[in-house]
Amino acid sequence: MRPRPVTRKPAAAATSPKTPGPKTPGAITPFDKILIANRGEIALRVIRACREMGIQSVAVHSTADADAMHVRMADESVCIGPNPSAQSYLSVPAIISACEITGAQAIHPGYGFLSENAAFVQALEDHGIAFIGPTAEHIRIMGDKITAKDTMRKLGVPCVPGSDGGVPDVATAKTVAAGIGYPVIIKATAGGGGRGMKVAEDEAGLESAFRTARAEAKAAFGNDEVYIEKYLTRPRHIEIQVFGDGKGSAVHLGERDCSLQRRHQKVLEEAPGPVIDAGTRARIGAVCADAVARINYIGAGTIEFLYEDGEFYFIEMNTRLQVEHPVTEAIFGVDLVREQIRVAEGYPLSFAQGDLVLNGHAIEVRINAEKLPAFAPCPGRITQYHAPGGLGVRMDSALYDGYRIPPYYDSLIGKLIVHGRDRPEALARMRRALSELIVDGVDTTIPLFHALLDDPDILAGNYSIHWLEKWLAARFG
Ligand code: MV4
Repeated sequence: MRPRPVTRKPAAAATSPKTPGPKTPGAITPFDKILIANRGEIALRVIRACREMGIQSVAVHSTADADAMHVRMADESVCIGPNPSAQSYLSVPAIISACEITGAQAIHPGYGFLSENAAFVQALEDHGIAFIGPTAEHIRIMGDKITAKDTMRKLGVPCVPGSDGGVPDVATAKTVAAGIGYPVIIKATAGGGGRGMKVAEDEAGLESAFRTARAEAKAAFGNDEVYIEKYLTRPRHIEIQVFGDGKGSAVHLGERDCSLQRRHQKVLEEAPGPVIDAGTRARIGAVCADAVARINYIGAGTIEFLYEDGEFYFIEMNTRLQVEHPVTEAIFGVDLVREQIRVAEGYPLSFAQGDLVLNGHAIEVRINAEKLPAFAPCPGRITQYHAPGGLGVRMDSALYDGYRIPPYYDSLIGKLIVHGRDRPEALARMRRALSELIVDGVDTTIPLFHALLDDPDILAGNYSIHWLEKWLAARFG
């Protein structure tokens, strides 16, 4: 059964349409209508924040998504193109047209799609449409990994030892690698998220790693600039949530441990990190908040680190709201999307560092429509959906009974987030919530979580970035 169509009165015709002119510094420009340039659970997440703030929401969708929940839940919707993302959710002219047709003053990009596209943000600036996120310039700086690292190092953020900027040729690569010691990793400056990286175990392997990394970078990004770092062999992935007001103030909201990944896709995230103590959190958090304050960063950001033997090493900064933001919301009791909208309107942050008190422990699992063991995408019709509930349970999903998962987009169909007074309580709550969750009709990653939440290493918080791939290889070959 499909949900009843939602009948809502159309957005009140704007008697005095807000025509955002050139931005006045320090001015507050409240939004009365926001367009969400995304789909799925994150579109619902933003629509929910808008409704609580009394802001009208506009959904955009492709042909395949005409019956999607974000379209039903928004106050208005606009079909922006055919199924391929390139012609719909990634189409800058289609999205700007939808904004102009509906009179939305701002766009929330969610994650993925256009969320870290500097040219898109630039185009919005040119059209007088507010972007709920950082400036095009901040996106550009952090999108180029060499510039990002150089910027962060100058701001006092600890980085992985490596080349000072780009490495132009094999001879330079050999000199740099000899200086830092093997193993080393060669990364594309235009890469990130695991794309365009090659490890060299010793000098014998360096030339081929360097040439391969360059060629792959050129093919994938049209930019063959690469840099070199010491390769850390068994780090954890710890990321710090930061939030800036764009006027020199910023806070941190602790860390998330996202080490459980497969092929650079996060599978389970938790906050706080099982091996990070309060003093360590305060220290690295202060460094990160200070860094983003000094660049006048606005909105939500994530500073990614590798963490090994008690030390943090910066790798990348993400200039968007992340998939796993709910674990941070749970332990700090804040609404990060509401805060993104408020700072984009020009308000100061609604909390100071001292107001942010970490409470308990939160865990998120990503429910993907995928068939194990290969994690092959598994689109199809949902014959039955039942979300878990109860104390400390949050299910962010756009599923409903009878929904057809289209084959065109990513396979994330839901996020189950639990919050407990401590880690053992959160783990028990996750097992309980998973036992209530029903997603029938397609294969999902749910069975993986039943198994993971019984594993002694997971229960002990004892895992690095390589743990999951080894565990999967041992179970499924
Ligand atoms: C590294 C590394 C080891 N040493 N850099 C992968 C994604 C990208 N964000 C950075 N990545 C890595 N960079 C150095 N100097 C290992 C990885 C890495 C990884 C990092 C985080 C989470 C999962 C990972 C899986 C494989 C490799």
